[in-house]
This record gives sequence, structure tokens and C-alpha cells, in this order.
Amino acid sequence: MKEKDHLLRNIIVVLIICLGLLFFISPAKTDEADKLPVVIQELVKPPFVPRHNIVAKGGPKVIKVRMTVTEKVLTIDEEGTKFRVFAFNDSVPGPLIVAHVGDYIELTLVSPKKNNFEHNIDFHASTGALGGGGLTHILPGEAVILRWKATKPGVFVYHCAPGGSMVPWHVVKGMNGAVMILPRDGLKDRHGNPITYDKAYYIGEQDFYVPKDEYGRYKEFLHPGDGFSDVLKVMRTLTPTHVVFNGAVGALEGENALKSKVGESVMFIHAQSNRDTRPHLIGGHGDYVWPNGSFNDPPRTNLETWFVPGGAAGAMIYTFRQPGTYVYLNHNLIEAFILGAKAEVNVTGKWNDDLMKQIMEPSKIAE
Ligand SMILES: [Cu+2]
Repeated sequence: MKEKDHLLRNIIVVLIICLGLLFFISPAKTDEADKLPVVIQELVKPPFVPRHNIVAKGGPKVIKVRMTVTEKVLTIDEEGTKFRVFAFNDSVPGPLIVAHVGDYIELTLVSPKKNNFEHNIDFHASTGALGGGGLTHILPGEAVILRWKATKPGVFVYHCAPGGSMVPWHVVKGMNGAVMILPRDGLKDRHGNPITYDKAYYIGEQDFYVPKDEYGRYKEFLHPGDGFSDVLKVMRTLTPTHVVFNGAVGALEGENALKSKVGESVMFIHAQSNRDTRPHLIGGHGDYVWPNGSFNDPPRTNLETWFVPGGAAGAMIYTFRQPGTYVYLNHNLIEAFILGAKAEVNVTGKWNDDLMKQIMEPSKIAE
């Protein structure tokens, strides 16, 4: 009888412990977001953007994304200059994440063991803890998961921000990217009419500060931390040696030019985490432009050049009306043609004489 009592008491104690554990564990499972459907978003290399709907289908979701921090040497110009970059998912800029207002972004950030530095991520689109920067510091060989709610519609920058002078150092080493949060019911013009696009390209503009040796040649640094003080010296001049799209001079030209066709509406998302820029499409216009990226504001229309301040992303939509090669650039033409901030857009289709016609070919004039 006594043994039975003892057994019963033990069972009750175990039950109480189990119930207690359940009570303490369960609060972590009662967040609103835990009840939502989960979508895995496959991030893609810029200038491409993940598959997405302009108008949200169904209610809010948890969008799971994964990014790995890589520290590697990139060739950043046509002369073969090598520069050690820090990158999200192996690319400069980091990949674009797309969601709708009310969705949650759940990021798994991984830093492989072979890395050398501490990294984190500050999402300008998020709210709290330095944009998540305070909750995502990871050392080589660590991973962290951060979930944040998308409350503001627009295009926003994200970047690494480990603290002190490491913040600009990591950002100008390429550790930045962008997020697009669409309104659930899509984009609207100033009269509330829907605006759509057929495709989107994402241009990450990057300023690099590469030190030169006594002969004026760009220095190469073989070891991970080597260039820090030298690079800092160039950074202090506020004069970049390279301003590039997609990580290198010419990265979006020739074979890698952006593509479109007459009649197609293309969104261009332009992000710059550190420096002001002024996108322009030679041969076209910004039909609809959100220069600071807020989709709550009506888009400005028919702009020739628009302004995206450093630490922001902007968006523009243009419907191509003529075939040919367009140049999408930073219209500081020195930064575009000498430092590298330009891309080409190859547009196919039928020429419209009504919009433009060469009435006389270049011909000799009578003296
Ligand atoms: Cu970093």
C-alpha cells in the first residue's frame, strides 16, 4: 500500500513538472505570427528579384529567408582590381527580400566558421533593437534567427552594423541590400488607381574606397583585416575610388545588361546604403517614382532624374516605348562614366517614328 502511494505520488510529481514545463514553454508558441502560414522565399542574385505578387494573395504570412555572410575577394573593375568584400549571400548588394505589409520576415543569418569578423543586420524596414541590429550579432561559426513585422510599405535598405567604425567599414565593403514591402492591395497612383509592373530589377549601388600604393596602383590585401587603416584613410576623404552597380564596374552591361521590350513596365529598385545618388534613365523617364521609397506617398510622375539619399532605397516604374539600348545610371556623370555607376537596358520591339525620327542622317555641310 505504501509503495503504491509512493508510486502515485511520483506520477503526480512528474505530471506537475510536465504541466509546468508546458506552461513555461507554451508562451513562445502563442505569438500572432506563430499561427500564420509559412512561406519560404528563395532569395535570388541581384539584379533579379524573388517571385512575388504585386497584390497580396490571402492574409499575412511568415516569410522565411536565409542569408549567409561571406567574406571574399571580388574583382571590382575592368582593370582587375581586387577588393575584399563582406557580402550577404555571396553578392554585393545582398539579395532583395519582398513581402507585404502585415507579413513577418523571419531571417536565419549564418556566419560560417571560416569568416573572421563579427556581423549583424539592421533592417531599415523593421521596428526596434536598432532595426534588429541589437539582436543579430554573430561571430564566425554562429547563426541567429530574427523575426520582424513589416508595418511600413516601401523599399528599404538593410546593412551590417556591428558598431563604431566597423559600421561604415562593413557597409562600404558591400554588406548591404534592400527589402521591398508592398501594400497588401498593391501600388496606387495619386488618384488611387492601381499601378502594376511586368518585371522588376534591383540595382544596388556600392561605393568602394580602395587604397593606392606609392606608384598609384590599387593595393591588394591578402589577409582579412589588412586593409582596415588604409581603407579608413581613403574613406575619410569621402571620395570613393569606385561607385558601381551590382558589385563591379560593368556588371550590368553587355551580356549582363538588363532586358525589356516595348510595352513592358519595369520597376527599378535603387538602393544606396551610404551615399546620395541620383538615378536617371537615358532615353526614358521615371513614369512613377517613389524617390525615398515610401509607397504610402503618391508617386511623383514623369521625372527625368530623381534623388535617393544615402541610407535609403527608391523605386521607379517605366513603360518602355522605343527599342534600343538605354543607360540607367547615377546622373553624376563622373560617378557613372569614370567610377562605374551605370547599367544598360536592352529593349526589343518596333521603333515608333511618331515619338522620334531621324529626318536627315549626319551629312556633310556645304562650306
Ligand atoms: Cu558585417
